[in-house]
Amino acid sequence: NKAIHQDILSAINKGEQLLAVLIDPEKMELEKLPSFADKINASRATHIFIGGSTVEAFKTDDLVQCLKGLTNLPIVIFPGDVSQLSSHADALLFLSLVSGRNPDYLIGKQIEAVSVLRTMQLEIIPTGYLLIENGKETAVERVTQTQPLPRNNIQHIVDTAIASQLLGMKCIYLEAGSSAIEPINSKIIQSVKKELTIPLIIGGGITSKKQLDNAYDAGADLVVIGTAFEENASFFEELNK
Ligand code: 1GP
Repeated sequence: NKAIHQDILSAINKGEQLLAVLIDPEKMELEKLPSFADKINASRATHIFIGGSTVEAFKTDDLVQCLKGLTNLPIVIFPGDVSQLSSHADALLFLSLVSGRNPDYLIGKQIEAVSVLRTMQLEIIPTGYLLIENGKETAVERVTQTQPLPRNNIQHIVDTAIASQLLGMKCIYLEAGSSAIEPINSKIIQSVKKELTIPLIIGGGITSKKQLDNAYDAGADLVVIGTAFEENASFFEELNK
């Protein structure tokens, strides 16, 4: 069994920049997975995240099982719903959508998940999940019926992140939303990072090497990219330059 969270902490201590490729089981055809996994393995990616806002039941588990034989990278479930749990993954980001005020996504789904998690040996990583406004409605907003945090109220974003840390979260994930118009900006990342002592994950709308570097420079410990890899496989090579 891998110790994913501990490895993330050690990597951060060594100053490593972590990169997760996000695969949405709803969009990835299993036939295409071997060649996609080859690209991931040859890239600078350090983690594979699996998840989506709306995924048909069992698709996640099928995908994770397939992927297991194709890569040695840690496979981490980043679930949109209870149906996306898989015993074949290495770890689970156990999310609470702390930017929103929908009790289902703060604690309800998590309670529902327990009966399933009991049967699994997954490493569970409690994660404070903050959706930040980016100019267009995101799938997370639609599915969870919550408002994102306004991007101009940086103090409120910082306070939300710190409150999550004080509640015992082991990671903070700042989310702009899949294919966001703009990624989380440097000012927000810097301000949160300055006060946070747990790992900071950044994702949503990153489509260039420059945006990736900006996120690391501002203080992101782990960056998540999904759409850019889905839409343009040569993005893997671009990042290796
Ligand atoms: C979405 O943060 C992730 O949950 C990644 O977003 O698909 O825009 O890379 P992209």
